[in-house]
Amino acid sequence: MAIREILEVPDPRLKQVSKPVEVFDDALRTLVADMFDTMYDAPGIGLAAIQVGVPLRVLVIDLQPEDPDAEPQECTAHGGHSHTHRPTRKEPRVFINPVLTPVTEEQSVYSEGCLSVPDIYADVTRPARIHARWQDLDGTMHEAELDDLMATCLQHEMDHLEGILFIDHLSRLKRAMVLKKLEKIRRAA
Ligand code: GNR
Ligand code: NI
Repeated sequence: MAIREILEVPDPRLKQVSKPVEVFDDALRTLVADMFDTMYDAPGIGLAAIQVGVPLRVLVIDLQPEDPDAEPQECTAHGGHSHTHRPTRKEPRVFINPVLTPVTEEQSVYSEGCLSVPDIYADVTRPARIHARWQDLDGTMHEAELDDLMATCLQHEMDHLEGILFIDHLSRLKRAMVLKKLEKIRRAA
């Protein structure tokens, strides 16, 4: 369990192209566990390894962010001793070496944010449905067709593996405005 530091623009490491994972070992498990800790702590709905400075093609996603106002849940499992759990998240998912292909001309627009571009939100247009292939922590191959927020988030994360940020999809003028605003926020902090 460890929360790692999230890199922010203009850190040049965010522009690196990440390398495929070739060895599915305990170091990879630790990286993924730390990425979940870091993502939930932030909090965010996705995280790419390069955002914690590791240039490997590894993504974690959980679209079910924890509701901070939810009541702790009484748990009677584990043989009777009573304790409480925080509400469970629906779907922690790991995507290793993902390959995405749009399966429709249809586009969707979503107001995106990024943990590496704090406090900035902007509309980004992306294919609405994608076919995805990826490996899990054991190296087993999976594939699925994904849509809605999962398609948006996976494409946002996939961009990180190519060194691309969501603000790179904006017009040059808008991107300049965003970077200026970020600078201003930083100066004020
Ligand atoms: O937490 C995040 N929210 C989000 C919202 C819309 C589209 C994409 C995202 S991903 C982002 C976390 C992040 O920076 N992942 O790289
Ligand atoms: Ni991001």
